[in-house]
Amino acid sequence: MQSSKNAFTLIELLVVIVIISILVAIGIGNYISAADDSKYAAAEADMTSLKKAMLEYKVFHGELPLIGSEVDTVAGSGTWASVIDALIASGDLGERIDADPWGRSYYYQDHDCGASVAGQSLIITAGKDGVIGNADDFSLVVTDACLFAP
Ligand SMILES: [Ca+2]
Repeated sequence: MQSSKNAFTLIELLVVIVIISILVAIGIGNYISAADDSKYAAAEADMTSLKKAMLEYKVFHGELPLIGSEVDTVAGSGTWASVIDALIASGDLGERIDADPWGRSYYYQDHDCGASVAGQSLIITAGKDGVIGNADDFSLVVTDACLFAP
């Protein structure tokens, strides 16, 4: 039985399989994490373009798109479309950016200039989970306060 000296034992094979499995699991985890990071980076680039378009719109129109009762929450799905349509109509947004890297709409939270405390204007993506208002959301500030007297 000379062959038993040169062959792997079952235990050795199992150890090798376990080690390979661990390495594969680590690799997949890193790949998924890198894919998520790249989607957030793409979202940030989109949102930066949208912010620039909104601020250019403000230069020519005196205010951000559709400030007021039409755009005052992050809840309305039609709200974002109306903001985007206004930017395209004004020529301030050359290429339509209406979906985040996960295929969902960006949100636009307008400051409420009629409120006693005006807040920030934000562009928001709901992030990987698609649910707005939790920890994996990502937002970009367009303006810090109300741009005109209420
Ligand atoms: Ca989220």
